[in-house]
Amino acid sequence: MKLYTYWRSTTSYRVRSALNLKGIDFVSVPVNLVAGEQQAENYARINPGLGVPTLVTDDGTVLTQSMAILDWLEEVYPVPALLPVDPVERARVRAAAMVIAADVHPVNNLRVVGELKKMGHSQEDAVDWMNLWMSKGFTAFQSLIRADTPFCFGDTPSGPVTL
Ligand SMILES: N[C@@H](CCC(=O)N[C@@H](CS)C(=O)NCC(=O)O)C(=O)O
Repeated sequence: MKLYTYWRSTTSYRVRSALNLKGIDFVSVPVNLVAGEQQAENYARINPGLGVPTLVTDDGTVLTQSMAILDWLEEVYPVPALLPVDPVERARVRAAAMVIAADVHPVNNLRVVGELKKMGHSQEDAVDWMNLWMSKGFTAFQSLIRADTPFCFGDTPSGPVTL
């Protein structure tokens, strides 16, 4: 498998973590976001969202959107599981993940911060903006996870799994 990725990208990081936890071999293809490589025509053809990650499987199937890629990995490579078995526990894990994926990351994405600067906001304003949403998001996240276990929901990444 080939993972189009950027070292500082949190959306790529979550897919890299899942691939590594599941022991799946993959080759990293770096996309330099700061240099704007995600906007290149040949990259846009595989990921019209102009972001990383993109996963290309061994048969050439192209998968985009980190949360969709995580779902696919969990379905196709179920062991070790990253989601608990119990539906309520699964919903809780997904809720915590969505705080980061839906509430924090999109408003702090490179292209969003870039637009703020084009509107005349300073680097300091941009940092305040990012800190605001991270602080709100992580406050919510912290109250959704367990405080007494090495991983967010238990002793393993998938919480109390009964596989
Ligand atoms: N919702 C997408 C977001 C992908 C995304 O935008 N990733 C960021 C890196 S963390 C990116 O490539 N940003 C480039 C930009 O904003 O130009 C996902 O989860 O895969």
